[in-house]
Amino acid sequence: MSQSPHTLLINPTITSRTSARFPLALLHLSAALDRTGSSHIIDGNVDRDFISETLAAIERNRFTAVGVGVMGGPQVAPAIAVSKAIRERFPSTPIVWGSYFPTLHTNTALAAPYVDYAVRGQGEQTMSELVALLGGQAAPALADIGGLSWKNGGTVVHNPNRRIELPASDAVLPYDKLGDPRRYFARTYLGRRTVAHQSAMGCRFRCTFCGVAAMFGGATFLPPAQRLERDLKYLKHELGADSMQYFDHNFFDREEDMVPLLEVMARFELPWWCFARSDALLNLSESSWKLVRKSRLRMAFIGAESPNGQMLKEIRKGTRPDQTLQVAELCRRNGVIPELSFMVAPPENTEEETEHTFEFIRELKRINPQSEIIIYVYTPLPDYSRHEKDRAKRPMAPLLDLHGEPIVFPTTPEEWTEPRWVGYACHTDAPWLTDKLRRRIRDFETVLRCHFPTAQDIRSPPWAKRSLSAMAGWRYHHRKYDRPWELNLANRFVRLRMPQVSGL
Ligand code: B12
Repeated sequence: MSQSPHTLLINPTITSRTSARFPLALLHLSAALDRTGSSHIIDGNVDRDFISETLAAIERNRFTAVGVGVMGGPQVAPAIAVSKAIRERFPSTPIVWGSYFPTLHTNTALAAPYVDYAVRGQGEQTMSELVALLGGQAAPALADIGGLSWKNGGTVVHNPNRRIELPASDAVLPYDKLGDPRRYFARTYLGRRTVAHQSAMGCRFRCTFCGVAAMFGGATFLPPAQRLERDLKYLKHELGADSMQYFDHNFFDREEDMVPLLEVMARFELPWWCFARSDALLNLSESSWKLVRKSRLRMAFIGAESPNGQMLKEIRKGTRPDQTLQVAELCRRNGVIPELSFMVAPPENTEEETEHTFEFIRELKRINPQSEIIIYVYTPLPDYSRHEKDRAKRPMAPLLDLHGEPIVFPTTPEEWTEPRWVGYACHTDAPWLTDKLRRRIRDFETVLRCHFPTAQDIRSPPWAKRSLSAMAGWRYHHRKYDRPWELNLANRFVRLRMPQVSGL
């Protein structure tokens, strides 16, 4: 029987209520699905009882399928919980997983009895074709839906990848599906009513460690300036947003293509944050910087990754350590805070590289004390996760644990919820770390963040930040990072914000 497809889209809880941002993935999917059917969104970041809400919604409506967005890390456990609950109560409802987890770990996702389909990469087109087929409408056959993986009896079939494209956008996203979209306003260092937005899709770089390269394979699409203007008009003038976080995978693409977008943003003057690269910022002309200043860029998250030029080459980062130092200075001159992220404790030369990175961070702080530093543990993607274009090119050296045993990645979603694997996915832990090094990294971070409290911490009182900074001063200056018990104690009362946990 043919029915107009009706899809339930779920964002399982991944963050606190106050850190919730627009669930942009589901809004994009919903806009696409509503062209030929209808859709309903449940956001577990806002609706904390999202499993009961899901079951009640399915009870009320007949959904053609349920789509669950799953990022690796802390979102896997709630995604399992909601999928299992649906399977138990409504066994015939098809369950589709989409987003980074099923894209990077497709076989693992489909090993679960409660996942019927995995959508790899961009979901709009793939999901629309799938629900049309499931609803009995005219649609390509299952084997012809690009970007879809599915189960054929006991085997998993991976249809070819789908080409990346800028999603069609005839209107602003269907924000009203979230109830009052103003519930998503966040009070941040950018403003009192900060909202998240994504204008361009993808990234032209193919860094081997990055999930975005694995998802987009080096493709990127910028929106026409009129589209950005329309969206900003809505967000600023209709909703009342006063600042923006641009989630574009790599905001500053080719300068000539960026200028029309920056011109629009300079007219709106909404303070903003984005992901950027040091080389792109260093190469911007003075006239573009003028637009950047006018548009009020406040902070740029820049992947510095390592002070080791050879390692940057190996991971195909395409930037150099001297560019990281230069960009810290350039940002200082332009009133932009560089938020520089590093990957410490790589699988080889683990301790040496980590200490080298600490010294490099000190140099950055000398150049620009306002630089924000994010420290992650380098946890490479499994070889099978890399984009098909990159997989065979540079086979990775096998990853070994502390005892020299090869690391075996989980084969079920449940295993990915074990703390050690959540730590791996969140870049906070790796099987080759000794307890000593783990503690050393934590201690360095404690001293660093107490001595240089993040500008993103708008909650802790200034006097508390000042006293912690003074307390941490001697440790920082004398490199006495080990066991900073007095800072940990003081921090229990102040609870300084840590950008890598509460940021993006
Ligand atoms: C917002 C965000 C978050 C939010 C939560 C988002 C949410 N689900 O509510 C928060 C801040 C909580 C978060 C946390 C983390 N994040 Co995050 N996050 C992002 C960010 C900046 C934007 C995501 C977004 O909205 N994109 C816009 C939409 C339109 O694109 P999209 O999500 O890719 O959606 C498309 C497809 O993926 C697919 N799709 C998505 N969902 C679904 C669902 C269905 C049913 C289907 C069919 C398809 C589908 O179709 C969509 C439309 O085309 C991305 C980077 C980026 N720019 O994408 C990182 C990113 C997704 N995060 C990432 C990571 C790793 C994390 C962490 C797990 C770890 C970390 N250290 O950052 C943490 C967890 C931290 C912790 N300790 O709790 C990585 C994922 C890569 C990977 N290796 O898995 C990214 C790519 C950043 C990066 N470059 O490394 N994150």
